[in-house]
Amino acid sequence: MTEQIIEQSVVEAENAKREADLRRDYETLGERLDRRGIAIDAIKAKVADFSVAVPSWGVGTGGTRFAKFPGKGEPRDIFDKIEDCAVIAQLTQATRTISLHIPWDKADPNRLKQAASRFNLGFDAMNSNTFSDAKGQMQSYKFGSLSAYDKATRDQAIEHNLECIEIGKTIGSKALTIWIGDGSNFPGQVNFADQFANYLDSARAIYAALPDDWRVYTEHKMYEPAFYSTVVQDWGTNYIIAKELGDKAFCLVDLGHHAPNVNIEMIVSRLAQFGKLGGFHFNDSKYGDDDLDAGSVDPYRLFLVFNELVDIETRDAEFRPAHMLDQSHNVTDPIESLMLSASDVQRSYAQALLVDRKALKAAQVANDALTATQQLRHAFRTDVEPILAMARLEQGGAIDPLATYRASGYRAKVADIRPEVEGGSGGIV
Ligand SMILES: [Mn+2]
Repeated sequence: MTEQIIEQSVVEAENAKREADLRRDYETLGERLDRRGIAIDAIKAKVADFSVAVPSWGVGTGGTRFAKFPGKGEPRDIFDKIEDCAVIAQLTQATRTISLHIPWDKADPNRLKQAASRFNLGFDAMNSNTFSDAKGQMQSYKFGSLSAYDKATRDQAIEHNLECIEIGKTIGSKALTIWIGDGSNFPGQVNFADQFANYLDSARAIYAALPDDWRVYTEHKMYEPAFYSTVVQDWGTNYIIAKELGDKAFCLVDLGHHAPNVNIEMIVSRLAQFGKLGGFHFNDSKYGDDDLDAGSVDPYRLFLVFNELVDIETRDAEFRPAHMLDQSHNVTDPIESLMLSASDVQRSYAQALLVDRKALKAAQVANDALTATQQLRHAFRTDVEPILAMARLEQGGAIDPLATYRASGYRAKVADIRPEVEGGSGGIV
């Protein structure tokens, strides 16, 4: 029996206020989609099946390198974080897994497993951390980790990743995500080839320890914390890594890790076409790696990414990319942001499913640019909220997750038992 953190009576009372309207809206949308030859129930079933992982670090208030302003009732440890994730999963029914970050979430793996299974939650990819120094570690990552000139430092970084795999094996994870901050801040500071050779050697040692049914995802990022050069800076380098390592290695695309205006949907298509697209970190941005809520700035771009994903899905039924949110919540309640972001990712998926792919293809081969682009815009402009809400309702979630969460008073309740966290220092960027 799955434990529910938000009382079912609260969810039911909130749903009761909205259910009649939802049923009318769903029926009306169903009729409209029917005219386009689309069965609304089939779209709803796919949406209900869709899940995006919540990162454990996302439920705490984030920050910038200038400051962090924690909210009330911040999670004290990974077990509080699992409870916050359970709230998101209960109300949205769209987030069935948690992605852990080691060493931040280090705890007895059996306890971790038990804590998550209370809420029927699983664990997504394990995330290693060699971009900051953990207390008491022998070597510092100030001048790099997997690519450092110093062998003892590289060995320590490899060892840490192996530990992440071991923890992951116990809790039922099937993947390791590696992102490093290695690079340089000055022209001439490092030799690019040396650094990349060191990285590949280290990555091969980690890859060799991967269980057969695991995957390793490597994540590229253009810059920051290194500001002149970064070792794994773009999808090209990332593709080389995945090719060099082998069949269990895939590229992970974080939407915020590219230069402004880069055509990310095209990167998605390229990596998938050559079998190396592993998954996503969803967020949104305006200027750089802003880690804003998914779909909050440029929902059309998120839709275009999903348009590619659905296109791949139609050609390859086995295609199962890993979906995770990766955002920093600096001015909102993280649970609220994550619920809305999960819905927005789901929304883009639903809209992409509405694209008439036959008509799109016909327009493309006829060189009818306007008809082709209209196919996309038509799908994007369709308000699919009734589909998302109905999928939530039928699975025991909330028609309106935000209103239901606020009505539950969850944050005030946990604030009573979780002591206030001091602000001031930099947050997770
Ligand atoms: Mn990321």
